[in-house]
Amino acid sequence: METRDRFGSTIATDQADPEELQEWRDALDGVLSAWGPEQGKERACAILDALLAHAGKRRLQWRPAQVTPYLNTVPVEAQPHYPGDMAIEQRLSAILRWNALAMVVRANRTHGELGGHIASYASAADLFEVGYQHFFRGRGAAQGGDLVFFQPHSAPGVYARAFLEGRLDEASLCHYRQEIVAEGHGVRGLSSYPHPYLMPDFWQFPTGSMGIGPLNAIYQARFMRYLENRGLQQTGERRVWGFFGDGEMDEPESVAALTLAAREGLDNCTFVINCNLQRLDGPVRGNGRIVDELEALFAGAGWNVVKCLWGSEWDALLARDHGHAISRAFAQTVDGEFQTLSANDGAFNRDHFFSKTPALRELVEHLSNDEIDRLRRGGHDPAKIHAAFAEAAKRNGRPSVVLAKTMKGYGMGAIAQGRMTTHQQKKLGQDDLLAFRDRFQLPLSDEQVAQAAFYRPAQDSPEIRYLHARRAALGGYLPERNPAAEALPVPGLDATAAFALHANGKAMSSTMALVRYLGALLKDPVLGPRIVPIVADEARTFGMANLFRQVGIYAPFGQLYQPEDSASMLSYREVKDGQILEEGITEAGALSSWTAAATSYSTHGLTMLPFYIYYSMFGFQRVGDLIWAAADQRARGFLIGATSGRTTLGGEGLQHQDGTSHLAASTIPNCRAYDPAFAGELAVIVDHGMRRMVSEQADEFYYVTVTNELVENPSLPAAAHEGVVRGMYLLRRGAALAHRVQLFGSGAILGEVLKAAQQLEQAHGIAADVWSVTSYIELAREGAERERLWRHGAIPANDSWFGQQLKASSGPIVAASDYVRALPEMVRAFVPPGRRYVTLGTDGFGRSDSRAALRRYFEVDAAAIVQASLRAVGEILADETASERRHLAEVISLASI
Ligand SMILES: Cc1ncc(C[n+]2csc(CCOP(=O)(O)OP(=O)(O)O)c2C)c(N)n1
Repeated sequence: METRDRFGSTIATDQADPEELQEWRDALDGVLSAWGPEQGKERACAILDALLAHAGKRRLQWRPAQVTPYLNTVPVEAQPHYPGDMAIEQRLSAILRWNALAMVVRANRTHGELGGHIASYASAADLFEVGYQHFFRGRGAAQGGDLVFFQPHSAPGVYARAFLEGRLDEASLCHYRQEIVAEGHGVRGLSSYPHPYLMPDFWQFPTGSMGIGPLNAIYQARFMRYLENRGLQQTGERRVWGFFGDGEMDEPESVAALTLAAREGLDNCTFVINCNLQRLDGPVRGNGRIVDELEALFAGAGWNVVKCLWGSEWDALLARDHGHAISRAFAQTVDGEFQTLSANDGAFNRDHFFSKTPALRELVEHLSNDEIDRLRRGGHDPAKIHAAFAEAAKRNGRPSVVLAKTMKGYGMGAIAQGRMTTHQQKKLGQDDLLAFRDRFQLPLSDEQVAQAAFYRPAQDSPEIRYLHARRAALGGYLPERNPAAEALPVPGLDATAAFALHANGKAMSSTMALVRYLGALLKDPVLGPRIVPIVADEARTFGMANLFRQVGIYAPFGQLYQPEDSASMLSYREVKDGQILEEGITEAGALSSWTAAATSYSTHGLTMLPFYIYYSMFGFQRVGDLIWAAADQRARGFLIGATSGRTTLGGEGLQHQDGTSHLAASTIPNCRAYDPAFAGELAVIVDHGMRRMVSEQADEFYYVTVTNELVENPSLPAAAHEGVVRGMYLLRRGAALAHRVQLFGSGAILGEVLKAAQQLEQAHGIAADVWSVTSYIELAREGAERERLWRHGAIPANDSWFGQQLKASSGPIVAASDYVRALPEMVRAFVPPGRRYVTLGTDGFGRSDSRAALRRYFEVDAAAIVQASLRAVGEILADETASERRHLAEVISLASI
């Protein structure tokens, strides 16, 4: 006998003998009532466990269903009293719906290309409103309130609310998606989606790129626990609410951290999945049921699942449905069909759903078609939503998800509700607008409707007074971003990084230098505790195991075992107030942790300084969109691209060798990227970055690549510090010879450049000045800015800092990088006129081999640099005397290529 449908739902328990079944039920009820509520539950569970074990012994291949019947999790009898004034809230919600719709309609009347979305908010409005009226705590609440991740396409609804609250004015609403024009008019424009970069006192979390919100929300909840467990801030009362789309749950990032949330007992995290059953092109699961799928997924990952599927109108029907006709019909209905039902009226629903069986037909016989039409889905009934949210917000050691069934384009009438194309709907005709007004009983004249006029009741109207009172009771308005956090002093560079500044030829890799510097910073009494070292299972690779002992690995439940290496100095030490976030093999997770820490100044008013150290190849390339979102969030922290360089990570080969991350970094406006060669350079860059971010509170973050190649580190003179930060400094002045070349080197390839300089002088009689270029990106940005000023006629010529450095020098320039040529090419436009500029880089796929072989192969070794220099010098000489040309020919033939 089949007891499950293909989605894992129980469908036919009543196919068993009813009397026999009743006996079993009675027995269970007997246990529950005999032992009182708590003990009864325990006993009953123990019996069920024992029965399950017994069934296993009898080889019954049975497990409890992962999916419960397609009904609300909170039964009507357990539903709490609704604490609000439902009538006022409904009126407010209608006004919000209207204003959100009007905003999009008007923007598209102005410019047809602007876009915007109506249908998503139409489906989410009731979910948001119950949250706003009864759950979301604002910043004035205990410990600073809740953090809400808003579904991005619902942004017009969030603006509409801020308008009613008086936080946005009508001029702003008129400039939805017209940010640049608005600025020209001296008005604040509204960004398409939640973008803290664009609206820094409003939005907190960028969610426009699907999947990033769910992942970041979990790591945010986790980071709040980290702050609490480390004694830095009390966050126990606060909650992360994440509103996401059912289609969005298909993104791998959306589901990537579900088990982490359960493993770490994040009951401060609540997801609300807006199951409107549709995404952009069509149904999320036309041939299945997304609610069932998500229930199994979340329950399997250890979450509390609270289904909110049916509105109060269904209660009476379900109460009379003793034969389970409705649940059975639900179980046989796929989402594609649910969508069609939502797009059609009561008569259609009667004919196509309630006519599936005689029992069903009978159940709704007493209802008119209009009444059938008004059978709401759970996600549109505040009472049911409230019950679900209250259940989900209970603290029981597990994260919770509310699966709320809604209709896409709810209330938008025949042209949009439940229609395949509703996601794209942004223009409504006059009749549709009038129908909308009537449907939501809005007090608007036909003329106001025609103009799509915004509507805000008077300040002393019951609606607006209620709205303010509710927010006051809950601690204030949201979303609200507040970047005011204390500035922190940074310890003196000489005190913490003397080993690097005065290295005096000491051999160490830049990774070793970083870890040593980090170790010293962690000891600083003020800044030290605010540092968040983050790794994705590579601490040992980077020589960071000493930090396990020094500051411990964060583990919310402590260390429940004696580590195998407990006797060692580098023992694996997990501790409740550990400082290191050891994320395991999830760059996306680690980056989300980094984002939470790097934005802590704005979300928690607590300045933190994260260092996420990872294989550079698995950064911008792998989790670039998460970094982009962090940049949008005005993150402040260090991304350390370790084992970097295409020829420096010798044996690891094609997939590990990074020759491009700096290019990606260069595209992020508030990311400052450096490729230092020596310990001293690294220390100066990190020191500068810390001062900018935590002392001056600049909204920028730093990407620094480090390598695992042992190099001899010269001491760094103080005079070079400025150049290190601006992007280049003269490291070696060549001999006084007739011919001269300027050599640029960075990171690991600087060693080859220094070798080439020596060869050029000793073997070829050509003087070579060597520049350490710490950042082509910084040089190019400054150059581009100067060029812009020149274009605008503000300066007579592009006098870029880079150009000025070179002007005092002579000869052609040869640049060699462990990255693709496009990196040194960034400054070509600013090379002084008439100077030859040759770039060498590592374009192409990597290989496994020794560093020497790889550098030869990519033509970035000393020999290649010498060759390029000779050719470049030769080109200049070609204009000169025949004897000099002959001399050059000899020189080139001598070069051992
Ligand atoms: C990473 C990413 N891919 C694609 C999109 C384009 N996109 C915007 S909305 C959308 C559908 C969203 O569906 P769902 O999550 O169900 O939300 P709904 O609007 O239906 O509530 C898509 C594919 C995006 N914003 N981000």
